[in-house]
Amino acid sequence: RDECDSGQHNCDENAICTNTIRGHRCTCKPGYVGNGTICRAFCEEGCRYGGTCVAPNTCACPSGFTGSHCEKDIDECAEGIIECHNHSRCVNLPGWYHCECRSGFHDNGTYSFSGKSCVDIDECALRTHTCWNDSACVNLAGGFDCLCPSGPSCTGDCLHEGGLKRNGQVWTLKKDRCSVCSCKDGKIFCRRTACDCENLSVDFFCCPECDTRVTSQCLDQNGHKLYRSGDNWTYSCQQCRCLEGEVDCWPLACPTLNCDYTAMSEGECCPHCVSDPCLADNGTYDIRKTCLDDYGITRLSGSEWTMLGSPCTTCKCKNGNVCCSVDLECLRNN
Ligand SMILES: [Ca+2]
Ligand SMILES: [Ca+2]
Repeated sequence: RDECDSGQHNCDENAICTNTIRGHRCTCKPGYVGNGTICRAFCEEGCRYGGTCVAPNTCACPSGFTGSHCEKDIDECAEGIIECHNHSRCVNLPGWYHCECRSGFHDNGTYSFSGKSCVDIDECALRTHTCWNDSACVNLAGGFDCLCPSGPSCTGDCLHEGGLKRNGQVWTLKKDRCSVCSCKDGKIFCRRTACDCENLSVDFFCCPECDTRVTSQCLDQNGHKLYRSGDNWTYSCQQCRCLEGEVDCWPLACPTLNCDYTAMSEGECCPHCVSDPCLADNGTYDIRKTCLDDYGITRLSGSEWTMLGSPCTTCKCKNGNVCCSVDLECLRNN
């Protein structure tokens, strides 16, 4: 009897069937691991960020990631894959991106993904404008304007930070020493102080790019890379910045997800949506969604069992889906 030829074998499609005197033997093909009955593709470097090893050394990456082992974040903003509404700007995140309202705009409460829900802030109606009281506030898309009506009462002076600024006056912001403002005909103009790196008295705090002192450089957390003052990088799910020799880090903001199943892989900073419930690591089990195992027994959602005829395969019922995995350690010892 040759089970291999007659097709009466239980070898995985990625296994080689060898006929023996007593029966037959299943051996996984090169690039696959398992007991022969079940063979899984093996990816030497693994697949990061929830990617799946679909063929030897070939990963299927979740959306937002790319690279041979899904190690690279796709910069959706830089690659022009997406376009945010012009009232918003694109912010790249690991595995994700979002459209953030530009200054002068705020969300109308519907939080559209494209930034379409970013609407103009009416500074005049909200009285957050800085027009001096003899000039008239005019709301504009993304800002406002102060119009000085003609007449002797219109001085062209500006009201700012609770004080009066004369027409033509220039001052540094109290809250931000790196910005200068000026008042002209009732309108306030603020901008970042221009950096002249040739000027010996330049303020390194405001102009870190001018700071070439060795003591202002920072080593990254691994001690491998040197950053200049003002440089930014991400490390272990944190956004880090070098400023005058000191590293300052704060947590990355994760986007909110609207999906049933999410997963967060090792080394990943934020969970991402997955369509396959077997890949999900979040989870509420709905006990009404039961599974039928290969013994013919109905299993409740959340319960686990060993697959029939395969002692190293554990299956779990996840909301009506049977999710099985092979324990490689168990296979090696058996
Ligand atoms: Ca991204
Ligand atoms: Ca406005």
